[in-house]
Amino acid sequence: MNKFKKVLKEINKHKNFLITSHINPEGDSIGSQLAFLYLLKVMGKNARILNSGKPGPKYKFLPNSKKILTKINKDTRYDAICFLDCADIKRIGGIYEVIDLSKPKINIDHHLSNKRFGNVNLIDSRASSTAEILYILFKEAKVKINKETAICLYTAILTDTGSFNYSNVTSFTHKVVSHLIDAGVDTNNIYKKVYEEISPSAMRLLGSALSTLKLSPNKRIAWMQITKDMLKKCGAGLGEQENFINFPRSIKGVKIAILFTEIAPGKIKVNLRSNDDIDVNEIASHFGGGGHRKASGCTIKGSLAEAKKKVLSEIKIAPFAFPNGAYTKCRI
Ligand SMILES: [Mn+2]
Repeated sequence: MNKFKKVLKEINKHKNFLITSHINPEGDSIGSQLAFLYLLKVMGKNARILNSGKPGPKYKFLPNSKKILTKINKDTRYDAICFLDCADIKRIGGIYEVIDLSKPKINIDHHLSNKRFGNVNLIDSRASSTAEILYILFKEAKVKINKETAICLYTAILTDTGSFNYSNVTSFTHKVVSHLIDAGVDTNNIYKKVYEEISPSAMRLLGSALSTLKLSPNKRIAWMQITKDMLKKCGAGLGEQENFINFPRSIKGVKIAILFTEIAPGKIKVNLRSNDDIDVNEIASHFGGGGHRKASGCTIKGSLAEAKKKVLSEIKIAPFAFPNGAYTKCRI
């Protein structure tokens, strides 16, 4: 039995479901959860989406985004939990303490670092996004993708591929997208909603973050930082910096880009991106994080200066992350 059929078999065993994803949800996690909610509904199931936080304002245009709950009643019944785009069970955030994790778990994801914590695991790290995996699941389940679901899946793929620019894009990704457009997706409208409705505060924060840009002497590593103070001065909230890391990443010759964000006093979020063959998933894993080969992240306890020192030293001494001698060229 293939992995998709195993997931459908597990779904058919139960009636009531909880759907969840990682904290600070972005396009793929929100779009995939909403698409999965529709799939379960068509399959005759009861399902609710429960997340540790509400989606960011720019994803409010997604059909049914209001159905994402951050609280449920204690007596809410669920026989199984579906995890989408969530590499580690602990990544679900605060609801980890609230939900009954002894229930059967269905784990659908494309992160290389996925811990395979489900009773059923449908993991494909070559897929551009969790949404791309769900597209195949819809086909296996013989469920027609309606326009609303096509919008959710398309937005998920658009954001996880950096508008079809990252190396995770395959001809299959484009085939999926072609079908989604045929199902009625207005690509121009979605692009505007996701990328061209930047708030003035986020734009100010970008300017402020760019002014902190630093490069290693050989210009292979570029990093920027965002402090609590900068957020306050710009009137910006956490989450508005989602795409900022693409600026240092796009500097000519840069192999690794890093964004350090002070999310709480003594707590630093680190986003890593790589060009070429450098595996930043290995670097993030060293600090208890993870993600993909070319896009990963972790959270480090300590000051900004300490986090920077730790991550930059790890990059310096991480030969595993630099195959074929690229390590020597990348030394800071
Ligand atoms: Mn994803």
